[in-house]
Amino acid sequence: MRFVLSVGFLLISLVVVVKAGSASDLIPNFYKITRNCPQAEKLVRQVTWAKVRKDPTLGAKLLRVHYHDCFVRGCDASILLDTVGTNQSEKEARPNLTLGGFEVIDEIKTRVERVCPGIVSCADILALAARDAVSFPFKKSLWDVDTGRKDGRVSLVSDVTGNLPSPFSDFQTLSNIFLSKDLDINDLVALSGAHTIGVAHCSSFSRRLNFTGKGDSDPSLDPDYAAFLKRQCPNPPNATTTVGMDPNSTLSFDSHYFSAVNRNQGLFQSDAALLTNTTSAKIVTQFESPAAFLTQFRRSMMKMGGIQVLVGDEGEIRKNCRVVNP
Ligand code: HEM
Ligand SMILES: *[C@@H]1O[C@H](CO)[C@@H](O)[C@H](O)[C@H]1NC(C)=O
Ligand SMILES: *[C@@H]1O[C@H](CO)[C@@H](O)[C@H](O)[C@H]1NC(C)=O
Ligand SMILES: *[C@@H]1O[C@H](CO)[C@@H](O)[C@H](O)[C@H]1NC(C)=O
Ligand SMILES: *[C@@H]1O[C@H](CO)[C@@H](O)[C@H](O)[C@H]1NC(C)=O
Ligand SMILES: *[C@@H]1O[C@H](CO)[C@@H](O)[C@H](O)[C@H]1NC(C)=O
Ligand SMILES: CC(=O)N[C@H]1CO[C@H](CO)[C@@H](O)[C@@H]1O
Repeated sequence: MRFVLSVGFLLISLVVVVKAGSASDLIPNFYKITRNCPQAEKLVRQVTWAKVRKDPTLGAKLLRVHYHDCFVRGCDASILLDTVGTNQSEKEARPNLTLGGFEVIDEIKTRVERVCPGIVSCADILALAARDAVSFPFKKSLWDVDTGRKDGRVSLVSDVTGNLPSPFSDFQTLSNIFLSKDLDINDLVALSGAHTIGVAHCSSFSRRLNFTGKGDSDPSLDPDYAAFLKRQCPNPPNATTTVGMDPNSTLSFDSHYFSAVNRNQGLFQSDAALLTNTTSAKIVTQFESPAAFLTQFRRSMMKMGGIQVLVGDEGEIRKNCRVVNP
């Protein structure tokens, strides 16, 4: 009996330890319903919109930071933590990570702390701000963000490798990493559509322009587009030059990315890779329709925003998004 009980207890403890949160652990309007802070989400949107009005590139920046947060140790704001001592944090994983927009998160946090001190997590602020920044031009939310995330206390640069695909990843690698986050092919293709906004540094794709070291370009890249990219990028690549990922519409969140990919004008090998699997290639074509893309993107963002979230007694509400509480 005692044995059975302790085995039972052991199993329960294991479940508690192993269980990672998911989207279903979050709820709409968490701060209004459970924390008596009904202003929180509106305030995040107000500050974010004021910022994006002045800097329209912020939507792409914050969306990418949110994605990197969720894929590495879950959506727990670990990406926001600065390095302490010799412990390099996630954001040190450069040059690949070229992330921006951290000051905006700091400012939102400061404003929210004034109204509801110690209540609203940095992880929720990041998820909301990414949504609001991308949605600003539409004057309505492109996807829902459920809330209730807590902030983690660990951020390790060594966690990044293996959890974030590289721009050189092939389809199998992309698919495996996404599946490890419970994201399927529909999610992979839809979320890749985020590359309809924003820019990339030449180093993220320049190897496609001199593919075998003989000055030839990647055969899976449209030759005219390759010639265009060669004109944009100095040789050897200059660390500061950037190119719009969806040329002519880097600021508009639309479905052009999918038409570009279908014309062999996806910028990265990882974009082109979506055509190498028959199922995913079909989805790319479906998503040329804005309605089909936006409907799936909304679903996939809600799934992504729930990856391994900390909820309830787990984690903490950071005072300052860049450092764990003392
Ligand atoms: C499928 C695997 C993915 C790969 C391999 C990938 C890779 C990259 C790379 C290399 C860059 C350019 C970095 C630079 O050179 O500065 C980039 C930019 C970007 N990525 Fe992805 N990404 C992926 C998925 C995603 C997802 C899921 C999202 C969001 C839902 C996302 C959002 C963005 C955005 C918005 C930018 C532009 C950032 C800016 O303009 O500052 N990416 N991505
Ligand atoms: C470094 O990371 C380890 C493991 O997460 C943690 O236990 C330790 O406190 C960290 N040290 C510093 C200086 O942050
Ligand atoms: C291509 O790469 C090779 C090997 O790194 C280099 O010698 C050559 O100059 C490059 N050619 C062009 C056109 O960039
Ligand atoms: C990179 O290019 C920019 C302008 O295109 C220039 O201002 C900068 O000096 C260049 N940097 C290097 C290291 O060549
Ligand atoms: C971008 O615009 C230029 C000139 O306006 C046009 O030639 C080019 O085809 C466009 N590219 C895309 C991908 O639509
Ligand atoms: C496409 O990718 C999925 C998921 O990785 C895989 O199950 C399927 O076999 C692939 N299809 C082909 C034709 O490669
Ligand atoms: C695109 C790019 O610069 N990738 C690099 C990212 O960082 C890792 C580790 O530092 C390198 O191995 C990649 O080449």
